[in-house]
Amino acid sequence: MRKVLFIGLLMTALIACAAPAQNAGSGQSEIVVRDAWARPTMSMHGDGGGHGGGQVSAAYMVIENKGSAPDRLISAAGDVAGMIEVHQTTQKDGMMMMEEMKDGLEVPANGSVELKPAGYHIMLMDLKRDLKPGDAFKLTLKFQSGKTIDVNVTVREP
Ligand SMILES: [Cu+2]
Repeated sequence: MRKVLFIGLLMTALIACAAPAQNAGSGQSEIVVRDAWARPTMSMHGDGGGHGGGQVSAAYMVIENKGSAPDRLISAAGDVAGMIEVHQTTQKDGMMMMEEMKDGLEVPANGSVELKPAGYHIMLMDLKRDLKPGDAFKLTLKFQSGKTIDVNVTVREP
């Protein structure tokens, strides 16, 4: 099976090379996600404003784009949390802050982006269950190209 698939890919590549005029500027992204993991549940302390804190976690992974067009991670969904957002961590006056990336996170063509502690992450808020090391859950990543990718996320200590 493997060999047949490989030959198929090679032929696709040859065909693409043979017709460069038609394909110019209309490449496609090809997304692969690996090393997906999430922190165990963290408790956010109440801010005194009545929000009362909540149970949160963050998911990290490497998103690779083997295609010839850039793509963007625009959102993620799953039943593990009530609210899921794509975040970036920033430093402000020596404080670690984080904010939602409203335009999504770019995954360059023929490149990759790493979501990691103190960097980009998928924020899981209002957790629906307690996440302990060894647990796993599913996230569905949505990309600007319209692609969706299901990712199995394993919980472990950072
Ligand atoms: Cu965050």
